[in-house]
Amino acid sequence: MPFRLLRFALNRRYPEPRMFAAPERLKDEYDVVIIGGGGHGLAAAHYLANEHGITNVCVLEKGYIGGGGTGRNTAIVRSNYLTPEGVAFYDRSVELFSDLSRALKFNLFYTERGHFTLAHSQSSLRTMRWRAEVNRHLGVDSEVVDPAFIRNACPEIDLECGHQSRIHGALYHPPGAIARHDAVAWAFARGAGRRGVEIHQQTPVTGIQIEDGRVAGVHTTKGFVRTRKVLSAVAGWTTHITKMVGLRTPLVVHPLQACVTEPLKPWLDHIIVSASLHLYVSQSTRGELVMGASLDPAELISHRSTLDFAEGLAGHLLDLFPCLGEVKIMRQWAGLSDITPDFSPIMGRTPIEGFYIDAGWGTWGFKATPVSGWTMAHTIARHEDHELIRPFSLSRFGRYDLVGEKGAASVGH
Ligand code: PYC
Repeated sequence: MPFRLLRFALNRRYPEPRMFAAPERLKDEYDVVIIGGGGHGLAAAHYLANEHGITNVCVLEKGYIGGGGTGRNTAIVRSNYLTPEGVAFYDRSVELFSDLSRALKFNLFYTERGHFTLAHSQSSLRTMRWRAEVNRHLGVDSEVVDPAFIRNACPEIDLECGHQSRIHGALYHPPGAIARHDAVAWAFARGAGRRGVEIHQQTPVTGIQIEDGRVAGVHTTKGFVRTRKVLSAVAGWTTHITKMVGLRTPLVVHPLQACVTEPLKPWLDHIIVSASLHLYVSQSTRGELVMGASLDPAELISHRSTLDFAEGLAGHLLDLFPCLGEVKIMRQWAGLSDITPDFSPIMGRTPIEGFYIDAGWGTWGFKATPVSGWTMAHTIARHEDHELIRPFSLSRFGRYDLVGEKGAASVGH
């Protein structure tokens, strides 16, 4: 290595900038232990420290931060949901997201693109009208638009979809946005770390100690730590953690695959979603088309990619955008979707004193990142479910008080 480079490597005056401190050892005790160093866990740590002054917090991550669902989604942010509970919750997330680069002093490449959910039949247009009504009633910008509007916004779309499935209209949601997903995890990690929160990567949790019905500590591969409050924010791995405390949830886990094309010159401004064609696509700030399709059909905890997925997606993409015939798929991957019977999350306190849950994200975990951290931090600090998440309590399944959100899915199930 040339000396002019080596002198920087060896010189302590030029330390490599670190996003957050990485202490070698765990302390004996923390006020709060957060299991899961994805966006949700890190956001909860950030808001605990920055809004509630609770800084004796540690985040335990079995791999690397943002390596689970946070780094495996298609980075879409929107609030055009179907239920009033869902709309209010995701609207707060959009509000937090739109100011997050400034608040965290980190460029998250958050860009409003406008989000089209295409309707390929009169009956799906009826659902779009229903969503638009609920959205507007709650102050969320959404409207049903006709094919001419879609053509004007995105002339490359074949409105006949290769004569397979004609487009009748769409739900248009101007605030729909994309962001750089890994940056969201790093920014929350840095925000939490600056207040003294410890982030321990490569530290799997092996057990949770319960004494007299309440949390007493956490066992990890690096030893035992005492704590009275534990947040599980591990998405697809939730059932693994809830088993440790003897809690039953109605979650099922399916892989959700995604892929990106080679980078192209910017041409697609909007986010285009078609649940009937099993397709959602946007163009990232790097020029890649970021795309996904349906959930894998079988329950499975696996990150494998399949040719079936790539073939199916490519066929539907070409029905919608015949101009992309020559474009190559560059990378493909999978994440885990933890899905509830009503397609709404499970959040808040649980019957085990001191054990809090943030799960059931299905196919919308990324867009909830700031609001989940913000509401869970409130819930943990005050030991009282934040009002935005009260409808999402685990106990709703016992009461059969469900929040049916399937109609707002972008992803075929
Ligand atoms: O809900 O917008 C969405 C979405 C897109 C991909 C996965 N979920």
